[in-house]
Amino acid sequence: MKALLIIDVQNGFCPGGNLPVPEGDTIVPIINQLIEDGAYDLIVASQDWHPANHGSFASQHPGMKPFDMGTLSGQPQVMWPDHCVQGTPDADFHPDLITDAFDYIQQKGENPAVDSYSAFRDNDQAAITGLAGYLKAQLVTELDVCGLATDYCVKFSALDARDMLPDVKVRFIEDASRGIAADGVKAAIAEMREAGVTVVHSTEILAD
Ligand code: VGL
Ligand code: ZN
Repeated sequence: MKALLIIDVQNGFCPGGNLPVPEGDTIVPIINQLIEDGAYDLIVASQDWHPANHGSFASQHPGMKPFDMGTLSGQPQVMWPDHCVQGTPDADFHPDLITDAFDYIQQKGENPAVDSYSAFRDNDQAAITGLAGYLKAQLVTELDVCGLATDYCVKFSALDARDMLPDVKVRFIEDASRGIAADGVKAAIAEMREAGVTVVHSTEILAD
């Protein structure tokens, strides 16, 4: 079984959103092509889904500004602008994304005391989301990961896929992803490669 995992392609991470990723919206037509191409047996999406008082928000820490480095439950934590608050338009998937094709949606980041970059488990690795169990139950053998943001949620999801699903072949679709910072993207791609993730371009998949 071949699965596509689309990470956090939500209004909040696109231009006009609360935590915009540069060119975040430009990946939507590419992801739609991948969905419509029929190369995948299973389409899975993650959705950053924070309560309004989430501890990763600078607004919850007096004196902190967005993008400052702070702590959350004793761990280093980037202080983000309020984003992807449950039930708000900022948390909705991009309106052009073909969400009808989704077989499964994994929400994450609901615990106010810990952030969850990975779609598989919280940053402290104490709680798992259930996504690994779902993919195992579906007998997934190949997992292609794309979305937003390459240097945070995409990277940590791909690394956790390698770690938690060691028999699954994991690929990162570079042009169907965008990151917050250019140097962070470069480091993230190196880290993913190091962990055994193959880097591919959507055209390689669409040509098959
Ligand atoms: C993300 C920062 C905070 C992401 C989510 O989807 O990459 N980044 N929350
Ligand atoms: Zn978040």
